[in-house]
Amino acid sequence: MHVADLSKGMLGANGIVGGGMAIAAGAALSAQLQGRGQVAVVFFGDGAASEGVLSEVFNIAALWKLPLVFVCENNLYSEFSPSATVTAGSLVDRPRPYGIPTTSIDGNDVVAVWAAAGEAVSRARQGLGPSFIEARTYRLRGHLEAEAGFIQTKYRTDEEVASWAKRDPIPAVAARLLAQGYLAEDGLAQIDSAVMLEVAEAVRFAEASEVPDMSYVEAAGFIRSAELGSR
Ligand SMILES: Cc1ncc(C[n+]2csc(CCOP(=O)(O)OP(=O)(O)O)c2C)c(N)n1
Ligand SMILES: [Mg+2]
Repeated sequence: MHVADLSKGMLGANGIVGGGMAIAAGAALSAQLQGRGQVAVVFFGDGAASEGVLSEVFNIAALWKLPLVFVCENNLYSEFSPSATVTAGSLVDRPRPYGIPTTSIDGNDVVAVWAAAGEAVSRARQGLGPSFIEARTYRLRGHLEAEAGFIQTKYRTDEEVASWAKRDPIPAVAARLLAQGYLAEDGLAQIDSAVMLEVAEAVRFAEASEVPDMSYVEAAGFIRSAELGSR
């Protein structure tokens, strides 16, 4: 949540669960009208999949064959509520009545994600409309970093977290690259240190930067007040 980079076509995560779905449909319509082969992708959780707006977006995206890919990251929890207590039926079945092709994949398998995404994007580019991907995954950290300080009851077991930790996608892809001979140990170590350096530099930059004041929000131009006035 709370990140955006319009220069990269990233229109903004937002604090309203499910808030991105209709924004993505708008982006997909814009891509379709401009005919530049762009495809909109919306990422949301298993909890967000029960927001009513998703049905509306399924309907219009299927009807207008919008170039839109739905990626539902099913991590088995909505905040601290297990899916079984808040989600009826199977998520991957929900888009079917709209005629939207759906697939459920191991979201911790980078190659499976790449393949499913490739298929969905290519369908969208051919004018065949939206696709739905359920990526089964897990979050190894809390919903909030501070949750242990205020949640009295445990909402998942240590065994469950430990079993998913073994399926962490990053070591898994590293092991695969090694096993298949695409990388040797030193190549992997080089990637690790380059990433650590990049992160350290980002932290240094953030800490050395001035705290922006409110006028910066307008200057950054997400929505300029002058534009708002003219709409
Ligand atoms: C409309 C709305 N309702 C409730 C919340 C509070 N809230 C924030 S995250 C969250 C859970 C979302 O669960 P899920 O969609 O599964 O996403 P995850 O965090 O598991 O990826 C809730 C209920 C919110 N931000 N917006
Ligand atoms: Mg979730």
